[in-house]
Amino acid sequence: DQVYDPQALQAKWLPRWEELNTFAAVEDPADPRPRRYMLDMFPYPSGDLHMGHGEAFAIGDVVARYWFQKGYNVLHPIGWDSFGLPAENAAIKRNAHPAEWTYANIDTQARSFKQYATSFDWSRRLHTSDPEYYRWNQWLFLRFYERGLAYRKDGLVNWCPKDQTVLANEQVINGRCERCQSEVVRRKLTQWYFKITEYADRLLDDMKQLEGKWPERVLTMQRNWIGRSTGADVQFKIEGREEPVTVFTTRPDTLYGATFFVVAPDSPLADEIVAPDRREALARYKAEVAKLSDIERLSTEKEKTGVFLGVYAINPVNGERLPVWAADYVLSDYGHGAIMAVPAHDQRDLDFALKFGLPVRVVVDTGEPDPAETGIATPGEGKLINSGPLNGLSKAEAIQKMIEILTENGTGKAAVNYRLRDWLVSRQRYWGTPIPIIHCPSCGEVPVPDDQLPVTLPDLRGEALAPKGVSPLASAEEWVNVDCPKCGGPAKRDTDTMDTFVDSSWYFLRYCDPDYEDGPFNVEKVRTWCPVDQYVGGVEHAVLHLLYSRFFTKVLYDMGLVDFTEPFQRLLNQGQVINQGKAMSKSLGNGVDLGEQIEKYGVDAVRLTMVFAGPPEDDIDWADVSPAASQKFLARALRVMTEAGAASAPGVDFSKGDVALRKVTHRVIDEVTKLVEAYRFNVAVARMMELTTAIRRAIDSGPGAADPAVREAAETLAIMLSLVAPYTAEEGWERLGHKPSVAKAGWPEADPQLLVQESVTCVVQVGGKLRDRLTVPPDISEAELERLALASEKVQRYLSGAPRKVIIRAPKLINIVP
Ligand code: ANZ
Ligand code: ZN
Repeated sequence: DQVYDPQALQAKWLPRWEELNTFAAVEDPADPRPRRYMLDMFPYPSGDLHMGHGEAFAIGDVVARYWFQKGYNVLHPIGWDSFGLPAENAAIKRNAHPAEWTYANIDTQARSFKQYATSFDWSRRLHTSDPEYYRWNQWLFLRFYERGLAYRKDGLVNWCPKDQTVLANEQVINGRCERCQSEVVRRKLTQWYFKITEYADRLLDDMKQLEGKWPERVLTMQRNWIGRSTGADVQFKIEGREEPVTVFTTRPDTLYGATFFVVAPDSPLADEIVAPDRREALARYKAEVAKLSDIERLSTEKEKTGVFLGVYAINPVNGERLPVWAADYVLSDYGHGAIMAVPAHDQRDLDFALKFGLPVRVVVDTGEPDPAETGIATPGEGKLINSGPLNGLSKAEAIQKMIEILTENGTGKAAVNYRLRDWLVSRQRYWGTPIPIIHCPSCGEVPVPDDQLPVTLPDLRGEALAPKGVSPLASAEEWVNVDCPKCGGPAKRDTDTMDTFVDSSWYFLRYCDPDYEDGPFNVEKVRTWCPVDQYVGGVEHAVLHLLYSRFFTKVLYDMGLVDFTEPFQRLLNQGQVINQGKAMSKSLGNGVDLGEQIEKYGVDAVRLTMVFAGPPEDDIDWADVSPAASQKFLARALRVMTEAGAASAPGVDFSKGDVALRKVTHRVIDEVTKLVEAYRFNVAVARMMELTTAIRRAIDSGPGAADPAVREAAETLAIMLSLVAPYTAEEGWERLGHKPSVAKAGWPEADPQLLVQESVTCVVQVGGKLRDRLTVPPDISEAELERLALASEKVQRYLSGAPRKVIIRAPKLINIVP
């Protein structure tokens, strides 16, 4: 049995593992083992598994399988995020129902996951498109509604012209639809929102719990997305208007430097205050601005545009008259949609002032040249000038002082502002959760009573699903027309469906008891498993899914349903699998198919390649890795396990084994344990390779295959290898005379006595002459050895300046050429 045949190993072990059901989480409260919850972001069933899944799930499985080996009671579930547009688009194309495509793909992926040997507890499988699941989206929506956290309003929304539906701000990337890359336009529509802004401060503050446990860049992205700014609200009178207009500023210290006033052209205020003779100019300008995305509008690169509105605002601190303009760089939905412009200290205001000949007045002396001359605004620190009572103060002092003055005069106050907007959750598409609201002409919005949930989707297929700008559900008349639950009169169901990010905001709770019927999740069981200890998934969800599920968790905490405020204790973002330096894509023709790779090299070699390629957060360029080499290594590993198994039986006394090999084995155990815990999986694999080489050498030119140390090393190898190459490890374990499964053999422990590091003497020469001796560990790095040698006093006596050359033969010799 000398050939390594991965397909044969798969065919042999897959059915046997199914019988063993090795990875079921145990609910028994008497089970003394500590619990751990390992979660992979659940897949979208867009087809079969792809290379990205191959990587993410190989990495997640290392963590899960390590915990199983360590003896934890592990929850490692799988399910599908199975609502969404691609299913609907496919259904239109094939004149079918989205469910057909969806569930067929789920079956395919489930089969592939099993072949891929992921350590899931299959009994907890869930699909968000099942009525048994989405019923609870509706239930949660109604609880949010009761708490004032779900509400309807009209406003300007992001509209994807291709998908014919609205998008949340989080789904617009650089002005384009996250899914289809079409340019997003703004439309005025009545839509449902979740009031995530009410949780802005807590979403920020609770990030303290995640510091050092989530990737810093995700925390930074969330912080920026929430975008908390502190400053002041300041009230300006507009001539001829009763009510003052409020502006938000982060720089109340610069109030004396305001030289004009700007309102968003698309705000109702602009229409209201514009002078009659400027009305037409504003209308023309608005039409132009409507074509731009927010990103374009805010860009400092963009040529400034605007129109004078023919009215004046009054500066509350000095009574100055400031001309009021409309300009696109002021957004209608940020702050109050109007600003005081301080061109000396704000670049966009300066660009605008220079273009339209408006005055520039410096009020903070930063020591830099005059912005009016250089065209460069000076936002930095300095002393206040030209500012009455603020003169001589620092920026920070002046901000404080101005807030006091405004508060005293009743013309302003300290204020906080957020970039975060409420989460737009309604969509005008079919394949999602129907919003459980009924619109009654006499009662208004009426929630569907809990006992009438779920509101299931009407049976629509093919053409009926084509995007029309209104939800396809609107055409299902029998479904739409219902009796009002309150007055019994004729009423209509809400025809929008929920953003599928609602589904994924709480699925991790449902896994604790996926068939639970008395609520969205079993509160008791959630208490025993949650929060998730380790979450693994792509960074593309940094401000979408990960922000939404944090928000949901906080709401559920406030409802008393969970006892924690952060859902995911630790987060690992794996990199992408790319090919030839580029993301895989159809147009580039550089796609690599996971199934084909598995066909060619076997599951284990593909998994090992994914894990060995580099640190898990780095991208893997498939052109740079070698699954063939991985396969060769696995063949070598299986061979040493086979030979060790043939030469001795389980149960031998390892302490009688060859000490040199035992030392290698225990050093590898010690290192791999630390490396896996530090998520340095690729280095851990390198250590397994080292151990394999050491066993080979012991068999061939050392104490021989029958030595107890060889068995110890080979058993250790099988257990460690089970994290990355489950089939090979299982086969090796069997050939070593053990019963399956190696997955729960138990993680080996390093014997401290075998870890005692010897030291070696390193000879230090200068110009070929012996000058010093150093005592160093045998595995010292070249860099460390060089550092120690150059630091030696005896060496320094013979050196004047930097050496010309250093020749290092670690750990025994170093020769410094002066
Ligand atoms: C006067 C001022 C002087 C400002 C100065 C800045 C520097 P962040 O940090 O992003 O919150 N602003 C306020 N509302 C705006 C809107 N709707 N559209 C565009 N810009 C708006 O930025 C707050 C600053 O952005 C505010 O402070 C305001 O300009 C501007 F030397 O007020 B500032
Ligand atoms: Zn009614």
